[in-house]
Amino acid sequence: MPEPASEPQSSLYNYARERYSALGVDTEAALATLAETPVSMHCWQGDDVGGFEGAGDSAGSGILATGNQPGRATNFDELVSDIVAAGNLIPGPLRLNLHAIYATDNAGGADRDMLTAEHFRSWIDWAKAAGWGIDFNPTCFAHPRAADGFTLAHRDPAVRRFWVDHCIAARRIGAVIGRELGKPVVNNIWIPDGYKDTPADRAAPRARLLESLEAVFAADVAREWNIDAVESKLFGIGVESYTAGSHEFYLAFAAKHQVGLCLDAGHFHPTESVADKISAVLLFVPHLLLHVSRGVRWDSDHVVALDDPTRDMLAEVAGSGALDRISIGMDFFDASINRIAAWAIGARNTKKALLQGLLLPRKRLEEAENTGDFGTRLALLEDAKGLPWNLVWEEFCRRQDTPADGEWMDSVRNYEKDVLAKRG
Ligand code: RNT
Ligand code: ZN
Repeated sequence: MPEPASEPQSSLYNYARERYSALGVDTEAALATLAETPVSMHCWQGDDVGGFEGAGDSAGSGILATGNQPGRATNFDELVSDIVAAGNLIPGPLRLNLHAIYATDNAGGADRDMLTAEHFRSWIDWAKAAGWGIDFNPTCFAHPRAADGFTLAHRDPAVRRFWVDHCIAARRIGAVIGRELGKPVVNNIWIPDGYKDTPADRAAPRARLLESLEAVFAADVAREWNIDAVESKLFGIGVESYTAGSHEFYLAFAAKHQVGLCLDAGHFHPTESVADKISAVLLFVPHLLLHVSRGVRWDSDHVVALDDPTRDMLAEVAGSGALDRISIGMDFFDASINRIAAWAIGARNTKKALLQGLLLPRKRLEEAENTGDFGTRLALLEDAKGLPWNLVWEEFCRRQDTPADGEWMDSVRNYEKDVLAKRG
């Protein structure tokens, strides 16, 4: 007797579709939303947040990539090649998240306060051809004027002015890129400002930060093409005792000035739920940016895992009814493993978490909740964990022409052998 033909993908998917449909979940709708929701891929995983300025050293700014995996990208061609290699292993739409230290066309050596979109021409042209959107970040670290750990909250008005001008330049760059690509740029301000040890005065740096930010946002920049966000942090490595831009500071600032808020999954107390913040802040801020990341002890930037905090966070996004006001970006930097693998693992997990959220039997759950049937609510939530979401994920990978789980790592190994291993 001949061996029975192996099950075609689509019949496994059909099985999953029926299982979900019995719970009132439309897998096709989930797949459609997943296919329309981009994840912003942070360029800085490719070179350990090095940038192209040459002097790049983010030490002292509370962030640090550790590890010595060979093959770090050192220029535009290498970084773009790595981004494409990783992008090919990630199903569905991506955006590219750039930092100001990645200016490509700056032979004149313009300082950061003088940067314009033309200094990023190579990226813009690449993104246009690739069909990717771009996001942007002023880089308020790894610079002589940030050497003492303060930027927008610096006590010297001349130093503050420099960083205000840099942030304004970044917003203008965002608007130009957004208009040119026909896709708005999310522009995120994060600063390292803070102290390693107990400050005498917690108020003054915050007052200065407020004044600086008000100057940054007073500059007239097309909101249609540049969406501003501000990112808080609890503490950083070497900045353990005080961060001027705390959560309360930025939440209040974003609500008052109606700019976006960035919630980085690694920037809160370990038992705090970022998932729980989403529905609250969406009532008060116009836009929410997520930095999907993973805190491990004192590091906030491990590669995203498919863990409960990530699943809970993306489930809140999936059920928010506000996908048009939420941007999903990744933020981690691990130099101890293959950097392409890091991107692929993190992005695939982010998208899996979103898919799981989209596949929750939401109608049934709400019905149970609204009738006070909390036993059914818990049963549904727990049973949902065992539903065949992975078959829907495999179907997504198939439709997007992207390798399935267990199949994509070969391509990383080949790239490591053929490209990364040959770099100086
Ligand atoms: C730092 C912030 C910030 C940076 C990037 C490089 O703690 O998370 O988002 O990681 O801007
Ligand atoms: Zn972040």
